[in-house]
Amino acid sequence: VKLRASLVGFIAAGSLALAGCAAGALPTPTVVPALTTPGDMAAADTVFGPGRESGHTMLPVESEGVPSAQADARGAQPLGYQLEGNIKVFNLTAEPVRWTLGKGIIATAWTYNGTVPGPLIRVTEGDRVRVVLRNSLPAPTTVHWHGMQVPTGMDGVPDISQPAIKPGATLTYEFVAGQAGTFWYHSQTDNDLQVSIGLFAPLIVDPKAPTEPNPDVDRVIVLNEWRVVGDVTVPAMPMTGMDANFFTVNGKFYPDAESIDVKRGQRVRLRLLDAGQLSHALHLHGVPFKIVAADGYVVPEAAQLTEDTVTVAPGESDDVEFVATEAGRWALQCNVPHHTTNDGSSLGGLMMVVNVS
Ligand SMILES: [Cu+2]
Repeated sequence: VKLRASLVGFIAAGSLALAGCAAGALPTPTVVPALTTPGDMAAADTVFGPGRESGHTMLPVESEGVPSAQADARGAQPLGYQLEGNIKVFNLTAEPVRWTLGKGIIATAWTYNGTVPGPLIRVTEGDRVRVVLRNSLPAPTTVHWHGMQVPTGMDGVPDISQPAIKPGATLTYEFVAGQAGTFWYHSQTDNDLQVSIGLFAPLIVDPKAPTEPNPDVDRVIVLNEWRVVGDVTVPAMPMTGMDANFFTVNGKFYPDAESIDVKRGQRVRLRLLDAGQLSHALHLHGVPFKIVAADGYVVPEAAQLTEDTVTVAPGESDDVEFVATEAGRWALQCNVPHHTTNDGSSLGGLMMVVNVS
């Protein structure tokens, strides 16, 4: 507690110092209060939930009474909506499930609507979007719309932009999808626990007036990692002894990870998204690709690099495109060798097959 209080105080002091340097040159920044008093720390309990403070991620995720995910459940599948006037209304429930990462390995995950990743929210630029989130987790939560420019009260940071949503409570988020691109949404409460065990999902905004034809194949690929030992899930934390031992593509490790079927000559877009705590060097076999968008923003054609490996860092998205000129079964894999293992055994992890027929 002391460590965290002094860290937050240090960050706040740094912000103030920065504000001091810039006095006169910039508008007065909003100063975020530091959590330094016992009262503030008690308030932090309401953010993180009882018993989950500094060091909480060392604790196993409670699996007692957690239901299994549906047998055919797949992550990142399109979520339906209702139209209320001109508003697209999506419903999400944050809930724990037992999620199969691959053969014989089941994690206790916290999910949106029972899948890892959560469902894909896909809308068109200019749409008004309403998302009703019900919190069926045993802890408070919030949602951050990563990369989307939303009003501050919709931004999902507990005690900065909104109060956390208590267990059993419901909160409605609403914003206009003002930018096209590949984005994502995730918990912004106790991230080291909640995001690490599944509270993340893709968010795609299609352009209102596309300047080029849609690709023939358009897939979103969300990366993250896990620590599961026997029946126990612990949030994976690099360098703590709680290191990840499973690495997943859309919630599954190879060979259980999904594959991509393509016809020769088709143009393929892969929207790569890193929801975990590690960087991944994604390498496509067979043909190179171009990076056509970064963090949702289109890369002008003259600046599009042709590469065969792209490093996606935590929180980043990269849209890559290629034409499948070569028939065959090709690997798309992380080039960090350890990330293509399952609990230390290769060949597994962040690897999937691109079938070009
Ligand atoms: Cu990797």
